Amino acid sequence: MPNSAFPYRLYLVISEADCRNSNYLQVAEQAIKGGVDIIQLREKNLSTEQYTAKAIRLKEITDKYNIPLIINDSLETAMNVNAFGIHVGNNDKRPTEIRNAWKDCQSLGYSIEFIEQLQNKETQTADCLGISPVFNTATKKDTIREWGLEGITAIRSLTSKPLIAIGNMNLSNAEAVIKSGADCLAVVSAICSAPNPEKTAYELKNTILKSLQIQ
Ligand code: TZP
Ligand code: MG
Repeated sequence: MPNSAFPYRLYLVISEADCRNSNYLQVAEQAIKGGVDIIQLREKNLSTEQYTAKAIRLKEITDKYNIPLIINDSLETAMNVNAFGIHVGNNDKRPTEIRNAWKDCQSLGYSIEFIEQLQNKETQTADCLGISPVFNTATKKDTIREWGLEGITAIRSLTSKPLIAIGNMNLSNAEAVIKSGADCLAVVSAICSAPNPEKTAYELKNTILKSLQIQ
């Protein structure tokens, strides 16, 4: 069932490098116009100052459209820009530490790579969970396994937290992913590499909403 605690259905995860030939700020704005509900800035190997500078530029756009901005990995950057929230994985600062340090965090996302994580206190502390990855993807190669549709169903049966499916999400698998129990699709390349990010976002969003209706 759709999760009312998490009203976001299409989640854009963006970095400058993943946008290759396009300007990432323009991609973000076009994607919002197409229907993206929430955006995560996911930069690697930047100093906090550089990450913060990029986040400030992106936040001007997300604020203009009243879209929540999530920062990947860096608590300092997230707090510096007064982001809506943060997303972390198993090699980052732990959700329990983040909760203690950042009282204003409105969305704390945590990546699930092992089924055992569903029992731990880090997962309990998180507001939403990333299913990471649903399918293997060239965008992130240091993954442990792919969950597949069966993995989404298994995780869904163990938690009522909002589930964000990530990893090679696109128009051809969106319906199956939602029907397997995900609340939201997170995409990098489907939108960042699209010839027309607005149109692709629109089509993805429509597919997700239709799939939720007939769930
Ligand atoms: N975490 C798990 S897979 C992934 C991340 C950040 C990358 C998803 O990229 P794409 O291009 O949408 O497959
Ligand atoms: Mg991380």
